Amino acid sequence: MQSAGRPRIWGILNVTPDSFSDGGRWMEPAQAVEQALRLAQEGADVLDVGGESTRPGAAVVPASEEIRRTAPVIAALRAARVTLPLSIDTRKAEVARAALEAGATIVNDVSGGTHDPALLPLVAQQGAGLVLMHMLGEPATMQRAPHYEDVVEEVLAHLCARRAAAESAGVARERIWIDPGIGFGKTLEHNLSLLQALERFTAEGPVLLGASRKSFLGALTGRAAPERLLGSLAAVARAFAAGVAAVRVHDVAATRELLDVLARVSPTSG
Ligand code: HH2
Repeated sequence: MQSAGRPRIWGILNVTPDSFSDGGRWMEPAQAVEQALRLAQEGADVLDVGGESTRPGAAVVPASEEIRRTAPVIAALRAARVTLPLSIDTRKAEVARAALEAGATIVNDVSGGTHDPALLPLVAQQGAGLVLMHMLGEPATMQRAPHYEDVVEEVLAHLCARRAAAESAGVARERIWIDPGIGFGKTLEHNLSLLQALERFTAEGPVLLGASRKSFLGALTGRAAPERLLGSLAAVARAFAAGVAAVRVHDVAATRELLDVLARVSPTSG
């Protein structure tokens, strides 16, 4: 899972009306496929398809609606001969099952397998890849005064426990990424502590980091979500230095260029 030279780039494809930075842009399957092909052409290694916004305060989406949004896009990508690994960004086993049947091979669960008890056994049974992300509480309420005694230790312990649960359900360790969940039940200081301590996470195993255009970048730079490219790239550079396996980003072309150069100029590159 750890790539030779640079982290793998997961391009974000939100088939949602309300995602915080690209909501509503790719709601029609044809538009979503076009955007996916663009991300692939720009250098994405994986496409992460999501049908439910998990931004702070987002409304819950029924499984049937999430399936209606995502499964046709995944099937259309396979029909269009897109061979990149496809990931389904969902907390629900039913949605994951439909996506895996349509051609996805990875399940990205922002609840770390805590939301739906059927999800981990499904991933195990299908031999899929799995992202276990840390989130404190639920999207609707997670930003209401999140509190930790020690955010790094607590997030790390939680992720190790969730990975153990996934392994007990039958998911092979080498198919699992852990993700500290930037912005999910965290204050600015919590997010910064996690980013400063990323090596603690990469020492544990393959890490996926999602910092693209997130609000901590707005807090640091004063910029609105669509204008956070430079901040997002700074976070990718930090992730690279810490040895993450994958970064989840909106801006694939710029991320690819940054990582291609970093991989060649860094002392550890071959
Ligand atoms: N962040 C978002 C959604 N899914 N998955 C992982 N593993 N890690 C993340 O950091 C992560 C994620 C939120 O970002 P986005 O998809 O751009 O927005 P929204 O949730 O509003 O659709």
